This record gives sequence, C-alpha cells and structure tokens, in this order.
Amino acid sequence: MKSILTNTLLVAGLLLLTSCPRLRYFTVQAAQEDIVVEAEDFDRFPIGEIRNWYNNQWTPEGLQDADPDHGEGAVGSYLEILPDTRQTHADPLIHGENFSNKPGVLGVLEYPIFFKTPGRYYVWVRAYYTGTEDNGLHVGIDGEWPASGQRMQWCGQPNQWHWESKQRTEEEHCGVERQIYLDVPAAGKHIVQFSMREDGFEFDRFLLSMRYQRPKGQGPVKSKLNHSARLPD
Ligand SMILES: [Ca+2]
Ligand SMILES: [Ca+2]
Ligand SMILES: [Ca+2]
Repeated sequence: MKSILTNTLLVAGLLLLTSCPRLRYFTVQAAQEDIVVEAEDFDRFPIGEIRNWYNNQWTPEGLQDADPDHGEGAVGSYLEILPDTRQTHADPLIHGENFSNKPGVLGVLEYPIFFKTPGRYYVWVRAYYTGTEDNGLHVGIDGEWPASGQRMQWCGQPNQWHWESKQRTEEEHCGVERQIYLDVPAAGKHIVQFSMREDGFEFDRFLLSMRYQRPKGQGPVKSKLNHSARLPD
C-alpha cells in the first residue's frame, strides 16, 4: 500500500513538473551586463530520466534524500537532483546513475539567453551541499560541453548557500579559479545548459559575468525576461 502511495505521489510530482508552463522566453542581457537566472526558471529538461530535478516546493515524498529542505536563504525556490543514492563516500558509485563525470548525460537543464555582447563569461552558481558527494555540476552552451564547463566544484563552505566558480582537476580536487567559463561566439540567442555530476546537488541560481568576482550574499536581482520574444516550439 505504501509503495502504491509513494508511486502515486511520484507520478503526481512529475506530472506537476511536466504540466508547468514552460518559460519559452529569453532572459535578456543589456550590453556588458551580468546575467542572473534562477535555476527554477529553466526552459526545459527531459522528464522521467534516471535522475530528475525537483523544485523544493513541489518535491514529492518517497524520493531518497538525506537532506532536509534548504529553502530558507534561497532566492525564490531551488532545484535538487534526486534521488540521492550516493550520500557518502561509502555508498556505491554508479557511473551514469548517481554520478557522471561526463557532461550532458544526466539531468540536462536548458536556459535560453539573449546575449548582447559576445565574449568570455565566467559561470558562477549558487549551491548548497552537505558533503563530498553532492557538490559537482557541469555547464555548457548550445549543445556543446566545452572543457571549461566540466566539473564545477564546491569545497570548504558546506551547509550554506554559496556562490562558486571553480573547476575540479586531478591536481586540485577543491577546484581551480577562473577555469569555469563559456565563450559566447556571437550576439544573439544561445542556450546555456547544466547537467548533473553528482546526485543530491542543490541549485539556487547562476550568474554569467565577464568579470571573475564572487557575488555577495544572494547576488543581484535576476535578469529580465523578454516577454515579446517567444521562442518557436
Ligand atoms: Ca550524491
Ligand atoms: Ca542534497
Ligand atoms: Ca532560486
């Protein structure tokens, strides 16, 4: 009986996410301006995968997750990729399920953005992690996953919302500064995308900036959505 109830709630949660109106609007940047986007304002991600992103305000019961809600301190709401079956180093690591060193495989989120200025943008993400197995993410652009967007890493600031922009490397597991960026080749619409590296990751918002400077506190107000520029289906 309990499993039927759990499954019903899970399906209801997925339907709720599926049926939510998609954004279908550009996030618009003025020339030279930083771009700030709420994680929960994604345009789309495939539902029903091995791992799904859940809005903390609608997360159904029954998904494996050791953490309590961390909505306090987040801006609006946040996304968490669940279930989280690798919660500690002692839990089995299953490539392509609870971990993916390869980007673009699990939990791909997409955000359409209109860039007025092409160039190199550092990617900052505000995240909440509680251990060493929920603190990794990948970022890419226009379906590509460049080396400069792989293995975003959080380190040394657990149990709080924290902005970071560092890349994990063989030599430096805590991450290296200035190595996480996207090169925007031309002005116009581009799709910025994120994908899972570790399950249980909690994602509040992101910032794209030509300057490498950690935002303070919750960060700037989010960028405007252009309601006159609907995307084609
Ligand atoms: Ca995990
Ligand atoms: Ca978590
Ligand atoms: Ca948020």
